[in-house]
Amino acid sequence: MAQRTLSRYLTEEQRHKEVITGDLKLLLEVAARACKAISIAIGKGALGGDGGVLGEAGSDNIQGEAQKKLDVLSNEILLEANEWGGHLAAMASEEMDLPHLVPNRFPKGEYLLTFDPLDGSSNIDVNVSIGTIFSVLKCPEGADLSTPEAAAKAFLQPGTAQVAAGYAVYGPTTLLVLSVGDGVVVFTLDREHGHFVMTRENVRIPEETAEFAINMSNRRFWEAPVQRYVDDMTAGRQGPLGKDYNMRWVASMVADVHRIMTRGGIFMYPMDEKLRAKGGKLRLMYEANPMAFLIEQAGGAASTGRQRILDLVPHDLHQRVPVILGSRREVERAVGYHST
Ligand code: AHM
Ligand code: MG
Repeated sequence: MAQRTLSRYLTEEQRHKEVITGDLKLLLEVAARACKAISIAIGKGALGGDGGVLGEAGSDNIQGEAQKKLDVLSNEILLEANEWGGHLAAMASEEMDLPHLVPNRFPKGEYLLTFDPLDGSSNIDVNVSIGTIFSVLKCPEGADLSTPEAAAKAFLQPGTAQVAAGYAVYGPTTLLVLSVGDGVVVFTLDREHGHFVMTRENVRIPEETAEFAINMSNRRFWEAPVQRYVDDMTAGRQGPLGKDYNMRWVASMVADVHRIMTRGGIFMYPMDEKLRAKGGKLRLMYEANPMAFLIEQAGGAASTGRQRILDLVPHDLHQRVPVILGSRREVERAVGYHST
């Protein structure tokens, strides 16, 4: 049987199912092409370009974090790939203070794109999986796009408004995991032919799990409900939860979420005392919302501990939130600890 490429899948979603528009199909193809270009750049490592693509860029982003060369390069690849196609009104990135408007020499479209160009930056130099996360919203009718400051307001929509979201994992293989609101599909990059081929469809996350992911070194800073929950998990079979749990922490959200997409689990980056002033660690628009959309589309759940992530109404483009997501029953259990 002929391979189902990303283009073919998107054409079917557009032509037969009418789930997506022609412009959204184009947007997603361009985003996937940008991920392919990022994958190629990463693959060159220390041999790429002038002095390699690893190491520090020598600049800070809006979040006050030191940028890696690959953060900057990936951001540029995504901007350049997406600005000329006519399908976008503006783009917002974890690495930029303000949205990037489509230059006047190009036509403007009806969609907004947000991205974390290179997620898991701390893993770049140690050759551990990293990724790209993106989300697509519709630009509200009549939105003021005259300045980047004004355009920022157009992005402040709850995660339920997303029309598509996806991530690429740059691991031993490069995968693209996508949802257009019609379930979750996984594509593998065929490096020889240069295109993405569908390798899993209708992804379903097991409802139950015995595997958790959290940065345990922050235990003393967590809120009491999270401390109690993790203590109960680590108490194992003899503890109140009555089973032995396993722990994994890659420190690349894409890789941790992808493991959950594959075999279930629960991922947590909860609020902690040193993050309280910032609102949390992970960014709502670039990380939490797209991942929550994908996780829910695969039958899982995503919460701050007190509220469904997709229901949050953003007040700031770079807003951060606590994140608890993964296997539905386990997320419900974690949420339960917050109300007792
Ligand atoms: P980044 O977008 O700057 O890479 O930061 C987000 C990453 C997530 O991928 C990951 O879950 C988390 O930060 C790891 O944090 P920590 O270093 O505290 O373990
Ligand atoms: Mg990130």
